[in-house]
Amino acid sequence: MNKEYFLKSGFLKFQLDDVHSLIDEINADLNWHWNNLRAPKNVPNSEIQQTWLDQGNMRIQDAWKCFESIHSIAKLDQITSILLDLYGSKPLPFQTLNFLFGTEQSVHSDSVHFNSEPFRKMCGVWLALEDIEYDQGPLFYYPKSHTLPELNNKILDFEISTENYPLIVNYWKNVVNEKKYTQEVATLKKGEGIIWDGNLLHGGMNHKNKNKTRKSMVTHFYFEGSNPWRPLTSSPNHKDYFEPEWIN
Ligand SMILES: O=C(O)CCC(=O)C(=O)O
Repeated sequence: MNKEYFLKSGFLKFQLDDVHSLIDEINADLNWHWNNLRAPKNVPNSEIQQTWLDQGNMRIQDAWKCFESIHSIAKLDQITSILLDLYGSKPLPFQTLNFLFGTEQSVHSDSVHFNSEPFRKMCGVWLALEDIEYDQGPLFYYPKSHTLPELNNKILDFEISTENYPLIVNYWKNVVNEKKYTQEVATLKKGEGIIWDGNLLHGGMNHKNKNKTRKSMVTHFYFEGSNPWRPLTSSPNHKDYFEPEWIN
């Protein structure tokens, strides 16, 4: 039932059981870092991550390396078993992102950052670490947009590259209008989450009330048997396959 819905819609909401104390632990672990705007020393590229915080980009990447609480969410049996059911192969977590505020990210699909062979064997799992209402910059997404074709230079009429990323975002915005996709907004309670197919178009709403935080986290997954590659750093002569740092 869940699987049928996920295949058709490209996303699935879920609610974790007995997770509030683990979430409280995560929030307590990150509290000092958010309050002092300091990236944890042991995260990868901590100096670069520090510049993100200095510039007001309130995210910490791969904090699973520093905090067992975050590692536990990435490996949580409840999430693993939902993903196993949806994809039929073992989920392999490879990156966590923790947010203090809404990211306000433009519409995008993850598959242009983290693609897979075969296509669409990657997903994001987003979890609310507190109750998130409309004015807190919730996640938005476009149901059914995951069935859009895999992007390539022919479809776009220009080369997929980091430099051309703004043009790719324009392409997505036009597609949303042309296809008349209906936007949905994920106002979720603490412990609720959403899984999105790697090709589903999504982003972050404006965070209107900055007096409130939007504590949340994403874990990205590939699936056993798929080959990860990155379109943005590939070229017609070179496909950028890579080995993610798996969360074991
Ligand atoms: O949490 C958000 O606002 C957006 C997150 C997102 O788009 C992503 O991780 O790909």
